[in-house]
Amino acid sequence: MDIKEEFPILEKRNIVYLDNAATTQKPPCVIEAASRYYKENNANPLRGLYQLSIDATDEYENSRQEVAEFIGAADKSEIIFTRNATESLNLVAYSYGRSFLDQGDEVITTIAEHHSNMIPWQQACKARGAKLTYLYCEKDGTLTPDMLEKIISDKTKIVAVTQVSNVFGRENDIKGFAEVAHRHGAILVADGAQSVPHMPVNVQDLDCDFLAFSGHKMYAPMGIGVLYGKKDLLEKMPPFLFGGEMIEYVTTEGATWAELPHKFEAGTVNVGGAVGLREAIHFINRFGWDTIMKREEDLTAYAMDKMKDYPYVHILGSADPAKHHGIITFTVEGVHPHDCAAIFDEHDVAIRAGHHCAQPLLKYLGTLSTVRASMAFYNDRNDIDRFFEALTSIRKEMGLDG
Ligand code: C6P
Repeated sequence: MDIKEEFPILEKRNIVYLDNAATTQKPPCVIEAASRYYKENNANPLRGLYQLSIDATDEYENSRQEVAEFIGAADKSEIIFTRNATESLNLVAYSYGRSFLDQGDEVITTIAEHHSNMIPWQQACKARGAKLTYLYCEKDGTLTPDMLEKIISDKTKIVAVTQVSNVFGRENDIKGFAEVAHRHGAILVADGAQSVPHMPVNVQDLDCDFLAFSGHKMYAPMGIGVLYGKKDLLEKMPPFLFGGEMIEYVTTEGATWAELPHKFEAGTVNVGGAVGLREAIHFINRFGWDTIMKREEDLTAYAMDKMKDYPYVHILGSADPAKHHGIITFTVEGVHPHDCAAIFDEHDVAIRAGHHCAQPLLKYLGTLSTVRASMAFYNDRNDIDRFFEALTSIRKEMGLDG
């Protein structure tokens, strides 16, 4: 079957969509699952004692169970629904960071992080008088547990690393980083925003303490995200937000907290989003990781091979397509990335241009802005060919040779 048929928006808008690292398109099965929930089962969950509310609660909790199975969590109470990966990472930095960091402690993150796995740590360290240390990658994006081993100390309490970089597309060895962190008494926070949509991730195998990701980058609606956390850590953490069903008992003086996971889900929750995420998991499972990964790998290799014909195009990161996971970030000599984006758009090709919310990384690499094409398994070689038709015209349209 043609996978593109699952994404009618692509034909309707006649677009080559290569901005999947920003957000993926949504197949009708996901949109319909969320819509069906609102048509048939909508009520405020976890509160009502009437059947409709109980049904809404079932939809929500059943989605949580499927998310737990999808990432190999030991128990569904380790799955906290949030709005997105950013909120998940903030939850850990606020709740764990501000409770368990002391003056003189250290947090290590990497220079290759998205701002969402950097700024929350900057703020937590400032609030607690802790030190934030950056692990610098090699210029091609390489980051290894050995590199962490060289800078970690017994003062390090938290190590925060992305599993796949949204600029290089490179996968980091989270299991290896977790092993080093644990040996030094630190916890490992993994940013799974760019990994969970593209490869099987098993939190027990990785032995990460926290994993954050967003539904909207894996075919689910916007506004639903996930924080996985080990139960013993989540249990000792204070709530991040207050109010709603996150309480056990409230007096005028104070309150006690609900059991996990509700302690971390203040206010009315996003059941439609959770149901959409559950359907997105079904969608991924229907095709299977072998198919998804093979298609994305083939497309990346096809595109990177073609790029060799463009001497004025410079790819960030490794020359090996297997290390890109569908993400190709590049510059075009003599042309500003925003001009590139405008020309791609004239050709109905959607790519991203800018700093990709990784300004310190781009500064370290000696640039301010780049162009990024990012693939999902519904892309095909025809999309890549259309991308290259546009790329071929860029320098000509800007009045440059070639
Ligand atoms: N990166 C990109 O175009 P949110 O926005 O909360 O869903 O995801 C944040 C986030 C965290 N970590 C990584 C590695 C990410 O790539 C992102 C989102 C998008 O690269 C939007 S800036």
